[in-house]
Amino acid sequence: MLRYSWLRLVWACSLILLPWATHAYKVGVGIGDITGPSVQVMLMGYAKEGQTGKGILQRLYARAYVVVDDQDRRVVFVNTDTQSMGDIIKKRVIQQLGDHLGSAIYTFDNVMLSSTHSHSGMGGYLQHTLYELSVAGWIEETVQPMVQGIFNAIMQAHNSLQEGSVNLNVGELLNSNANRSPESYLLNPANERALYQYDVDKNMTVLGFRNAKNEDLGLVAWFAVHGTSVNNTNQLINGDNKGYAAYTAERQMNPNSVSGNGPFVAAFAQSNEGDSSPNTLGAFCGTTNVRCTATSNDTCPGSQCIARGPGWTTSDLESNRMIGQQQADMALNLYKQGGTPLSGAIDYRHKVFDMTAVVLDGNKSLCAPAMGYAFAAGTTDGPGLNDLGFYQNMTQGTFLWGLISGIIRTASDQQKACQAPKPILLDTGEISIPYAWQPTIIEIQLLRIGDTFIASTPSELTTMSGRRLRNAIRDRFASHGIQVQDIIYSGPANGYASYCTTFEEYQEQRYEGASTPYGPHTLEGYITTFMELVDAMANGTDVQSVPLPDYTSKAFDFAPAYLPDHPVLFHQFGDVLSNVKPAYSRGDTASADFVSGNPRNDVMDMLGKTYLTVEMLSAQPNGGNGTWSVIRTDNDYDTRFTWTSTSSVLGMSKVTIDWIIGSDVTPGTYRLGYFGHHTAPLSTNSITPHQGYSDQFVVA
Ligand SMILES: *[C@@H]1O[C@H](CO)[C@@H](O)[C@H](O)[C@H]1NC(C)=O
Ligand SMILES: *[C@@H]1O[C@H](CO)[C@@H](O)[C@H](O)[C@H]1NC(C)=O
Ligand SMILES: *[C@@H]1O[C@H](CO)[C@@H](O)[C@H](O)[C@H]1NC(C)=O
Ligand SMILES: *[C@@H]1O[C@H](CO)[C@@H](O)[C@H](O)[C@H]1NC(C)=O
Ligand SMILES: *[C@@H]1O[C@H](CO)[C@@H](O)[C@H](O)[C@H]1NC(C)=O
Ligand SMILES: *[C@@H]1O[C@H](CO)[C@@H](O)[C@H](O)[C@H]1NC(C)=O
Ligand SMILES: CC(=O)N[C@H]1CO[C@H](CO)[C@@H](O)[C@@H]1O
Repeated sequence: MLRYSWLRLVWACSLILLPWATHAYKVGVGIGDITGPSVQVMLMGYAKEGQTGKGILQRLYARAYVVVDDQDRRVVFVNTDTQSMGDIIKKRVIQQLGDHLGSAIYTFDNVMLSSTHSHSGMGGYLQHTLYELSVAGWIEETVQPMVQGIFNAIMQAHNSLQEGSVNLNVGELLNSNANRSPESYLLNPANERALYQYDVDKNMTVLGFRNAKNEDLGLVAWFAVHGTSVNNTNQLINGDNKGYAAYTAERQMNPNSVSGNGPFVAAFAQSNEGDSSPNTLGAFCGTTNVRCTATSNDTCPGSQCIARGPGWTTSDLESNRMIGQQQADMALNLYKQGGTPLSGAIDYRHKVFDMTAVVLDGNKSLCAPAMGYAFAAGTTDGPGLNDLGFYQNMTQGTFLWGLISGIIRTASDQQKACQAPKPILLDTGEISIPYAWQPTIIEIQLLRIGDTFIASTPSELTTMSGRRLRNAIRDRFASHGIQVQDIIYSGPANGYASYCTTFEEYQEQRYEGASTPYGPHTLEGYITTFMELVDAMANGTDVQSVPLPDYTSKAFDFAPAYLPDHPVLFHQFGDVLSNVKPAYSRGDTASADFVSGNPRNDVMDMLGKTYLTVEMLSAQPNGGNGTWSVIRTDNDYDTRFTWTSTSSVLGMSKVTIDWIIGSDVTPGTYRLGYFGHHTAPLSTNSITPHQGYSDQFVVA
């Protein structure tokens, strides 16, 4: 009895003490819609002519996580469903946060904006000429909702700060990524490769967020795999495999919500994905079973060398679903297992610097940016100009393209020697018309939460580049006597600067090497600069930055202009043009067309909303008319919102709303809804909302 009461006392004390021991942080999570213009703007990533938006498969989001320590030091990690992040996007987000909260709380130093590297979001948010050329310009219609959505996500996280915990867990996820340039990886030293079982990183790292009552708040899961499951023929906006992973994880954790959005926020962030593809079956010539590597020695007569995802016999969207689901399942498992609670101080350092001016050991230097021939070849995830004679593994230029690239700019002898063995196709670093083609001023960042660190660059690091960077940071902290539990590499973040291979991989000049802008020592440039951040963090000193250039006042925008809307003749906006059938079976697609306005009218108004609904009729017990409840939005994977211009001269258009009726749909009575805006008859300055519904239909 005595022992029993003694135990009770210990138990009671631990209940009082435990919150202090395990909830040293305040944590907050938030989510914001960043879907911009879903039509008439080119998608960012594949640089494929004609890959212009036609509507929405899934919405794009920013997901924000704020962690504050007991000294009120804080870091913010934001994951965005984008191909990369824009340095100007970050500048504007920080500005807008400063306008609302004062400039001291959220700064360039403690806010990290990272990207999922989806290739199915709209372009127009990168300020350097090369990236603008790939999507027809700097497009404010894309930029403004992106800035607003990121701001909204951070504010929601900020306003929901509460006592809580952050847990770290790591696990191996197989069958979800494969190296798409294994020939380059094999050039890394054998003794280095022997340290690792795989030629891509299989670790998934999860930070799990809970409040002091141990209620679920959210998670961030890092896993290195390209956002190229959805291929370069797609024209509907979506977040690729990480967008799907977030959607399915949030639907599971927010069971009472429509389309997943709810209090639990799950982000699937990107890591050293430079050479890591989700197309795990490898590359083949077209639909044959002949394997290929996309070099000039190994072409596919009459077809392209294309990598296959696990669901390729069904569709690229099925591969996307599978790779996304695998990441979601793994992340939720790691989250539910718990892992190690983080504790200790929060810290952060960043540096905006001129990459080409970094001083390296020995007779080595970084180069002004340039892209090699294999850049134009594309990858086996999205082949480029193979029909024009561009292949991967090109260490020699060709006469014709030498002439053409020389018209744009002939590289200086010094630049050729510096970039060797890269044959220079685009000497981006030596052209400044209309302004810089690729960045030389870039940002790296290091966040600390206790003994766990998050490092970022604006580049796509290859597998081995990411490992070398993490090891270098770990070793440098060790030299200061600081033991590190984990270093997470997150990126591309805070800007975009193409790829970064190791020196050895660079010699092969496959796509990744050809797209490493600052020459063979690019990785060493990053590592050298990171050592400065580590030393400063260890010593408690500051890091000097240079100002970030902003070219947007001189920017060009070639996205097509659009006209005021007119309804299709003899109709009102929102009228049904083509109705649903009275009845469908599961497995069918219910479909209706509506008279619409241009979805570019209302990108800011539609943030966090939906252009479509699938609604279910619930019968009233007293025999009344019943009520409609929304069961799907334009964020659901089984709905499609597609816009078509029916007369570009008169500004007439229609939308098609599709619902693929899955096998798990409850039999009942449904209808499709459409919600949009139209302009006044002669001006695009003011917009008016409209809506329409299909007839009701039965799903048996
Ligand atoms: C994967 O995670 C394990 C456990 O944390 C760690 O020991 C290993 O070094 C990690 N592998 C890589 C390639 O980072
Ligand atoms: C070209 O392909 C042939 C046949 O596959 C192979 O034997 C040869 O090594 C390849 N040459 C190069 C330079 O890759
Ligand atoms: C892209 O995916 C679609 C649908 O799955 C398929 O028909 C098409 O062949 C694929 N194209 C490429 C270039 O992989
Ligand atoms: C140093 O590099 C330059 C070119 O970058 C080259 O011309 C020179 O020969 C090199 N010197 C030594 C000692 O390797
Ligand atoms: C940090 O301190 C070490 C000695 O502990 C010193 O060698 C180094 O120069 C310092 N670095 C910075 C950036 O202050
Ligand atoms: C019930 O539906 C009918 C037909 O759609 C409509 O005319 C009637 O006004 C509705 N009644 C109520 C109470 O909503
Ligand atoms: C696969 C392939 O073609 N590899 C070649 C790439 O280029 C280097 C250097 O020219 C050759 O040594 C490889 O055989």
